[in-house]
This record gives sequence, C-alpha cells and structure tokens, in this order.
Amino acid sequence: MCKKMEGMSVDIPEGAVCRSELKTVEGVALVDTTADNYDAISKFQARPDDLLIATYPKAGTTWIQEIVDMIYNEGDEEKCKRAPVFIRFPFIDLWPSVLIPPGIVHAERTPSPRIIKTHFPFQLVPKSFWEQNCKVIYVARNAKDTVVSFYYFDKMNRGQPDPGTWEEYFLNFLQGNVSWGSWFDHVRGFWDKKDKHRILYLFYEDMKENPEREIRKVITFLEKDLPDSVVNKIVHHTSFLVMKENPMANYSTLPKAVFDQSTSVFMRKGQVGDWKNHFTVAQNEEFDEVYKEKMSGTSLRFRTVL
Ligand code: PPS
Repeated sequence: MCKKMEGMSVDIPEGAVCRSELKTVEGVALVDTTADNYDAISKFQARPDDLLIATYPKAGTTWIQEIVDMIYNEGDEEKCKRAPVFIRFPFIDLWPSVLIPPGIVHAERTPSPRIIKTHFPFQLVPKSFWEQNCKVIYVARNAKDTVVSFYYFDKMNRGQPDPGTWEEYFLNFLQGNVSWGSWFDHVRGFWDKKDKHRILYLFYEDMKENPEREIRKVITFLEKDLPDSVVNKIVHHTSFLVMKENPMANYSTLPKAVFDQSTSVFMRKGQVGDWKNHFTVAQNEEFDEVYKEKMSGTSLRFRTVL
C-alpha cells in the first residue's frame, strides 16, 4: 500500500513510497509534499556561515557537494565517507515520508558550518539566506543533457512524478511542467542575481573540461588555501568513476523502494553530449526553437558539446 506523510521509518517496504503529483507555488511546479509545506520551508532560518548549493536538478549537485566537502575536510576522503550524501547535506526542499526528516528539520539538527542543498529557483529560496548574506554556489548544466538525465532520474526515483514516455517528458520539460519548474527561468534567475549576492556561478561543462581549474575557483570562493597535493586528491576523489563506486556518494545506500537503481543508476553517464543519443532530429529542432525564444536577451551561454 502506498502511504504518504506517515512520519519516519527506517524499514521501507516496497510500495511505501509513492509517486508525487505536481502542484504550483508562485507558478513554479513542485512535488506536492514540497508545495504543501512551502510556507514552513520559506521561513527556514539560515545562519551566516551556511553555504547554499543551489542547482536545477541534475546539474551536478552531488558532484559539487563532494567537492565542497573535500575542501572543508582538507582532502580527507575518510571524513567525507562519514555518511551518505543525503545525510551529510540537508536538502531543505524535501518533505519525505520515510527515512529522513523534513529537510528544514534535518538542517536545524546539523551543526555549523552547514552545507545546504536546494533546487528552488531564486525567488523561492528562503529569504534568510539573502538576509544573512550566505555564500551560494550555483551549478548550471546545459538543458539538453539536463532533460535526458532528469528523465532517467524520474524513472528510478519513486518519489518523483511518473515521467511518462520520453516524448511526453521532453515536452513537459520545455513547458516547465516538471519538478522545480522551468530550467530556463532557473538558470536565468540565478544568473541575473549573481552580482548582487555572494553567488559563484559554475557550469557542469567547465567542470568536465577542467575539473582542477573549477575546483580552484571553489577553493578561492570559500577563502581556503590548500596545497597542490590536496587539490590533486580532491580532483581524484570527485572524478566520475571514483564517485560512481563510492557508496557514500552514489545513493546506493537508499532502499530500492526510494531509488530503484535497477531501472537506472544515479551515477549514470556523467558526460556532456549524451543528449545526442536521445534527441530525434525533429526534437532537436523544436528544442532549439524554444531555447532561442526563452533565452533571448540574456548573456548566459551554454555548451552542449565539448
Ligand atoms: S540531483 O538528483 O539533482 O541531486 O542530481 P545531480 O547530482 O545534480 O546530477 C546527477 C548528474 O550528475 C552526474 N555526476 C557527475 N558527472 C561528472 N562527474 C562527476 N563526478 C559526477 N557526479 C555526478 C550524474 O552522473 C548525473 O548525470 P547523468 O547525465 O545522468 O549521468
């Protein structure tokens, strides 16, 4: 039987997690449990030394989380293996029915300095992050690879709305009719605000092209000073192949009732350009047309191949 909002349990039988519906908050599509509790989430109290990791889903959140944790722990992999990623980093948007408490409760119980995850678009991020002048790292990934990654994720994450067919999902994504809303509004929203707040805006494609260069940007932003030997360790520990085998980073500790990784693994391909294996010629044309319209007037540029 499918149950929702029944409190916490560590024993998660098949069917205990059920797929969400989408509801809107200020016109942004969110999973129903997040939308229903948004009022409480919006009142979350940030602390000045919180670091917020903000992303549209599938942009490289887990990757940047691991990088930041390695920086905070000065390259000590064992310390970064202290707990799975979803325990180490409270995800304030979430209001799960099982396994972990609501994200804001999880965050309140986490000692400072906290590294907090959100997928909210700029305007839905709790205001206290801006009032406290918190640092924010935003990672953006090109829309074509994002929609492919998101489709496979929504198939295997049993708490997400049913993605339907690839063709249906593709159209829903273009219309912003997926969890956390429009990719276009999300990447533009943070881009427009990046110089008004302490926001480091990174690109997944740049991280793939030259991880060391991007990791050094993060180290500088966090005002840390680490020797080359530690930077090299961070590059290695956060590479796709190492993270794919790391149970504390690859979500394999989540029960199948939550993430059914027999459908698709979380650390799926980690590439730039995989969209070419999924888009038809017609879909690509349609995508480019919508893209041109929705991205008009911005200086924001993405690479869809390296
Ligand atoms: S989530 O669910 O929104 O938090 O997912 P997120 O972590 O943002 O995105 C998952 C995608 O990022 C890829 N990934 C990586 N790529 C390259 N290098 C490293 N180290 C890395 N870690 C995660 C992961 O494989 C997902 O992308 P796809 O394209 O599906 O493989």
